[in-house]
Amino acid sequence: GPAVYAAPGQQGSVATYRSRYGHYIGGEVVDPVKGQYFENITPVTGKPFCEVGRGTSEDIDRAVETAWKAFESWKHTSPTERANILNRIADRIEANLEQIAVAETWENGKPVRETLAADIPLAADHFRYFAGVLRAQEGSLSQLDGDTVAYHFHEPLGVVGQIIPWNFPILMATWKLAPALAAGNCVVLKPAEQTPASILLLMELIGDLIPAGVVNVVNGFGIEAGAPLAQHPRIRKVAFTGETTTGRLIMQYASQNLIPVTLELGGKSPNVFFEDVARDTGDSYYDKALEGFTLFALNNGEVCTCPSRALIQGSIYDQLLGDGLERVGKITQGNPLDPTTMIGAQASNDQLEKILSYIDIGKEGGAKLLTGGERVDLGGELSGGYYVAPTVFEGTNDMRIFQEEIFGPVLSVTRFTDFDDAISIANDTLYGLGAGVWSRSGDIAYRAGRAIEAGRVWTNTYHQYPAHAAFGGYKQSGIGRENHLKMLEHYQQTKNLLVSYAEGPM
Ligand code: TXE
Repeated sequence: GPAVYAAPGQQGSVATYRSRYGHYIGGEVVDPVKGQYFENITPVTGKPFCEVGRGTSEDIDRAVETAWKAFESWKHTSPTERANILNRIADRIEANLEQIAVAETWENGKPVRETLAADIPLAADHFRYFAGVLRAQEGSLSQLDGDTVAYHFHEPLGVVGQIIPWNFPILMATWKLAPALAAGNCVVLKPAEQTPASILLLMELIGDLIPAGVVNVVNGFGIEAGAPLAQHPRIRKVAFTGETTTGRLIMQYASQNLIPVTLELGGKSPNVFFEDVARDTGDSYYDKALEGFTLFALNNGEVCTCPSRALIQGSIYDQLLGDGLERVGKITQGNPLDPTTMIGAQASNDQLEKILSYIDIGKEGGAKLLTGGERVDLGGELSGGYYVAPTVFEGTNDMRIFQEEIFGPVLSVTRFTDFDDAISIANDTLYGLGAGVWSRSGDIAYRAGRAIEAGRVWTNTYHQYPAHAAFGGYKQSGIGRENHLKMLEHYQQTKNLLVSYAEGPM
């Protein structure tokens, strides 16, 4: 790739956005029923770059109706046909990797280094994974007596609603779409209002591979477009990723129609470093652990599993923190379209302000600021962008910056005495999404991994998201799992046929 990718809209850019996007319904781009649009801003410069349809309940109605029509034939497709489609989508995404990665970076502000190496390749792989497991999934048969059997079939739910956030626009869309389509459902998807256009760009690239109406995208705001979708009497399931408070609302909406929900919500994930991490053996393990320490800044910290709390055992506290801070100092911040940039812009002005206000809350709450702690002005065109320096605080777990999700490159560090102390601090949170455990001892790592109340505990690694590992939250981090074969069942009904082959009377 080039030294710095040209911005979409500039000469030589590999990605081009249209100046205006509507919704994607029935296989085509359509205007919003009420004809209203809103401005879409790039966090790279803080300037608008296109406008996007501002959907309302009328658009949702139209999309849901279109999806049901498409379901009439989609429900009869064979697993092989659907798997082939998913594989073709993966191929198409890969063939357009640079374009989608640059588009995603421009809309979200995350480094192109990450979208090229992670977000978009993972999205392609996700479609492939569900193409594969779909064909391996089997129903079951139980024999009740000599001539009576119970068959269990997997059936699609019908039309499902999906509402996603702005932190991984393409990957979150993929996590929702791939299993839903594999299971034979039709979809109405509502992207986040901060990042609506990259998904429409994706639909333009892959739309011809999917029968019209099977995937529909309605843009707009949470209350105006998201709520009517989640409340729609004709959807059969709602899947949501976002804030915990919004998740509560989604569950209330779903209760009106008694439909299942899966919720992927907030987190305050602990990253726990036991004292044997720093044993001086001259191997590369310590280096790997230090890298794990810096991963709070990955994706600008806008990850629900952000390792936003580092828990370090007292005996190695000074050493690990000192070396860790030195590493943090080497995180290069800059233009997200520069492939050497490691931390880019926060996704929106609201998010920037939220992060800055938590930095104040940290200081006022008595935490000690060790590095960062301010907005960064990168000069020139980038002056208006939403850049925050990687920030590390030292404090105690009762402080607000240890308890509340900041969703930015802000790390809160504290110390623990022994194993039990580590577990009790790790679990002293409302959330339970992710965690990291670092130890050379298999015994400590295993016991800590089992004792931490979180759906995913990375052990001697962090921030890996393979399609075949179940992902989801304990406690207030959510309900249900994503990824993995298990996910198919979240999008399926069980049909039981109880059949008697006996000849005589019943
Ligand atoms: O989230 P929302 P926001 C956290 C993170 C962030 C905070 C706020 O801490 O700072 O949430 O972000 C749609 N009915 N996470 O405001 O509101 C909305 O349009 C139906 C964690 O962006 O949850 C968008 O499409 N839909 C997180 C989606 O919900 C509604 C990822 C998410 O927006 C709605 C994002 C309503 N009433 C933010 N209100 C994670 N866990 O990954 C909003 N929406």
